[in-house]
Amino acid sequence: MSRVDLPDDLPSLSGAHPLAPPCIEEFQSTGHTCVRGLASPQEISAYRPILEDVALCNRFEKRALEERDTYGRAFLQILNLWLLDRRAQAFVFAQRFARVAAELLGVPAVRLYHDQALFKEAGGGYTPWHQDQFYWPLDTPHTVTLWIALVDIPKEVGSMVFASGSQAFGNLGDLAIGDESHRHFERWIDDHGLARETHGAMRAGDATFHAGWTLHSAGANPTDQMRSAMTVIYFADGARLGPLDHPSRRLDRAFYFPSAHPGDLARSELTPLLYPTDSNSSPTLPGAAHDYRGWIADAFRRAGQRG
Ligand SMILES: O=C(O)CCC(=O)C(=O)O
Repeated sequence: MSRVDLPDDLPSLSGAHPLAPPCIEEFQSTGHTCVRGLASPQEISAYRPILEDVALCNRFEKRALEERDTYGRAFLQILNLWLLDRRAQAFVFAQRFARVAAELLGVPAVRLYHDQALFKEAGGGYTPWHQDQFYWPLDTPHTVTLWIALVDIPKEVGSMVFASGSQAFGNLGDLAIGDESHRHFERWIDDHGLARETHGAMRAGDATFHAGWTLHSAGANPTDQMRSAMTVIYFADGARLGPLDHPSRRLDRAFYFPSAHPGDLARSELTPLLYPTDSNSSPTLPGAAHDYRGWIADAFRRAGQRG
């Protein structure tokens, strides 16, 4: 790993954002919560152009919306901006965000799993119901996704919709995000009498957090503005690798834990400790940061899938 200096012209995002106890209770009982003003408008204005630029310059998806399937129309998805740009890394590694994640999970320390830019383009489609953790070979319920708005999001676009309490059911079946998962989980939610809840419109800097097993979806974007959001996924330090019993979980293992086996600690230079950290240590960049496309292609090759 090589060491990098923190950019000094950007806000540090290290100040704490104290959580009200009802917020923690809501997360633990429903599997989701909303933290308004997690980042200030000034902080978002400093980072948004960088995050959008890094994401859009590195997108793989080049097809027009109408040539894509339902999943492809839901959003542009760009993985691990932290490997691509040290200013994006400063956002993803924010102590403030990671500390909230640890507090919601009720654990002393969290690691980064990955980050993703999720941009719902103007005219983009709905996000089908799915569970994130289906993709992850992590043997712990202590995982959480931060989803933070980089722009004001009006109510006709809205933020995510959650099936409250669904996280308590764990893995609901190996259904990848798409038309089938949407149809299946619509019925499942009705059959189980769970409430569909949303935190609605958002200001830039507002955020939701949802657990890895929480079922969620999102509406389409009927406006002519891109809905840019950034996600950071955290898991409890000390978690172990779970079974590699699905191609998606084998792929993620090839990305993040190439030399680990089920039962080993889920720990690698690609999943650094984000909270707590030693304030004297500089962030470091793993080899994948020097050959991002090669790293992705290599993971697909090792997992035996098409890149
Ligand atoms: O941004 C969206 O529309 C969906 C986001 C999502 O599925 C997630 O953050 O896990």
